[in-house]
Amino acid sequence: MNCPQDWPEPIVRVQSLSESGLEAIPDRYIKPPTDRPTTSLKESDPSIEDGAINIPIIDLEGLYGDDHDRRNSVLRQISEACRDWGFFQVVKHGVSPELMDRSREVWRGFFHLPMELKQAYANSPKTYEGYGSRLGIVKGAILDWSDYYYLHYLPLSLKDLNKWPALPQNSREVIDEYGKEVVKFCGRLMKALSINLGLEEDYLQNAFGGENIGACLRVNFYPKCPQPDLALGLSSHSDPGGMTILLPDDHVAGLQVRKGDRWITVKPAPHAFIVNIGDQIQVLSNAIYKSVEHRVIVNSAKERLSLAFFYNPKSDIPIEPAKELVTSDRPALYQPMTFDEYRLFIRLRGPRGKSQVESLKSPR
Ligand SMILES: O=C(O)CCC(=O)C(=O)O
Repeated sequence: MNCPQDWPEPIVRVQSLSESGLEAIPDRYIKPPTDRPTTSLKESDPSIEDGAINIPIIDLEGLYGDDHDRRNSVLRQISEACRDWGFFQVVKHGVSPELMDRSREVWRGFFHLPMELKQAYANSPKTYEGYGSRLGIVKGAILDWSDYYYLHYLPLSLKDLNKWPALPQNSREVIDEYGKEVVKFCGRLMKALSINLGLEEDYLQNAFGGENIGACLRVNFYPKCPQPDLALGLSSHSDPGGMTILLPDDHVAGLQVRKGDRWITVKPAPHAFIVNIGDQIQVLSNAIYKSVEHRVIVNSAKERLSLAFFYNPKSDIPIEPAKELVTSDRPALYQPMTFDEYRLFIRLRGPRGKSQVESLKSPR
């Protein structure tokens, strides 16, 4: 199955719609009532104070030092967060706060360039690289209220600086430095996750293909929305890849994580990354770790920007549950599948909850 060369309908930039000053959003962006956002926990459970719940925040400083007890305590916090939430924030992660700020500024600058300059990078569903405004190619689909930019860092054979924005000035250098730092950080986290699963510390990295992993960035831009109660910035989905490192907007909340039947709005800590487990680690861990559904709400007062960095397995090796995590009590829950085969689903149909990883379950 191959992705088609072109979009099924003319692309409309959400930012242009938003800036046109319309008061009602087009029908294409109106979600069915069951998918519309509840903006606070209070709406789903009045006994809980809005803001009372957040995903765990973990200080990673102790992970890198010599103090054994401190390191074990950090590992334990990561383990609990992976099992209970599939999502956590990390601070003192080793990536420079100044580089995080610069990266956000570069991307804000890009989205505020004149439209004709951005259009030079318009993407197609063949590779998704470049400036885009929809995920999935189903004709007539209800769309999300966001634009984005998608690019590859790894493998090096896919890294093509000509497909990265040349403006604002120095953007390519900043984007490159950011990718290198986040890849290093992911390597450290993969070790922590392997140890916590009782595996050799290089297990997950090797299962991902060693040095030949995939790494890509989607920068999401959520323009102001005149009817935020009817739309979503990004529909509910779990991430198809290995692990995601999200740099959220420093001023505007919007990410909601599913906890049972509630949506928890994440309150980002200063210079924190938000880490979440993707479907491939759910498969490798035989569902000890779960990739958790999340979505993005929008608002009428402020635009929002986020950088989602996807750390993925090499695309052509089969991913299956680690043998060490398969027992007679807990047989392999998933059949092997390459990431190339797997991600076609989201590329064709767009974000759809957890339906893809569920469909991979072994018949029993
Ligand atoms: O913008 C966000 O906070 C989340 C983005 C996200 O979930 C994604 O890009 O897959």
